[in-house]
Amino acid sequence: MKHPLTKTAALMLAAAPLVAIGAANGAASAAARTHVTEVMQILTTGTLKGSGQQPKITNSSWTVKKGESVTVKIVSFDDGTAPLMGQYMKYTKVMGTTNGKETVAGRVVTNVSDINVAHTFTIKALGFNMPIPVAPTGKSVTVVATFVATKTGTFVWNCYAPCGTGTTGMKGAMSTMGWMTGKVKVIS
Ligand SMILES: [Cu+2]
Repeated sequence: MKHPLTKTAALMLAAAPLVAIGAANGAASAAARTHVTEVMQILTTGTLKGSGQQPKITNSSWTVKKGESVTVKIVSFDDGTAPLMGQYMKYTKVMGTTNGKETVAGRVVTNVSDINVAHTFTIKALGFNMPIPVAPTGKSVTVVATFVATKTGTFVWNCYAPCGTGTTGMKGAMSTMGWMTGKVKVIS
């Protein structure tokens, strides 16, 4: 009569390592989420103001986790400038990145000169700002920055360079979700 019990005990012992492996795998996949990269492209070329062309960004909305390191990589094909003006001049500066910097075509910078700005990727509520300079005609410029989202919620990002339509350049794509604005959701 002891045999079945012994067998059961042996099976339980055998099962224990499997549970441990399962837990380890869970921990490993959670660890893999400590750093993600979001890649976006700004599509359109040419001087936009008054041309009727509208700049559009790909992957405009995404979800990340609070506390994880998020690398934002923006490849812009836009060779038209939209200099920042007035209250938006502050967005020539890189803000809220983990090292206070971004890279532009591999070069480390802390700002982009006003006349060279084509767009910004700004999550105002998170204090995060990436100025995007004009791309060489017929080519693209890659801008990369890393930040850590410190609070949960759904935050709208905007471009503050007047790259849209209307007399202020703030209409059209600038105020259209999925074009020059989108949403960043931070979950716990
Ligand atoms: Cu823009």
